[in-house]
Amino acid sequence: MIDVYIGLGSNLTLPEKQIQAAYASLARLPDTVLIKCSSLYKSQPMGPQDQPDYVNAVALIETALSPESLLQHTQLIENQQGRIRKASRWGPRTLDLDMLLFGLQRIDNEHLTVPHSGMKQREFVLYPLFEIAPDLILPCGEKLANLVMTCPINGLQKMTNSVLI
Ligand code: ROI
Repeated sequence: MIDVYIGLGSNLTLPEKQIQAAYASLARLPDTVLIKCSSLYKSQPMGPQDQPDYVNAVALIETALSPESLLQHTQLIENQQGRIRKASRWGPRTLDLDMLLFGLQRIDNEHLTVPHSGMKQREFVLYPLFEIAPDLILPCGEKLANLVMTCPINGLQKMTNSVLI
């Protein structure tokens, strides 16, 4: 079994419910155990600003699936939750499931880039990831804690009414 971190994001059609439903779907994947779920975080859209705020979260699963098989499953979950792939890459979406880390593996093919190429700069990935894996070291050898320390919060808020500190 390999530890896999998945980033979740939604900014359409009751985003909090989309994330909760996706957590439930991840828990039902074959040959997979859902180990940890971060809190939900409200984040400002990265990219085009004329779209609603996002809700983001990160899950840790343990899986015996291959990266390709897991990708097929996560795309099916996205599609089942009404994801419509549009020409504009950075538009709003009901659900985005990003494979952030697949153990310490590096994967680079036409379907999949792991570690996720943008994760080190994205507060809405790093902070929820840090919540569930504070001691994590990335495949490049960098400590997650150091990345979090230097990543601006950019208005990110834990959705418990309390401000993220
Ligand atoms: N912005 C935020 N805040 N959260 C996301 O999950 C997210 N996902 C995206 C783009 C459009 C890049 N912006 C985002 O795909």
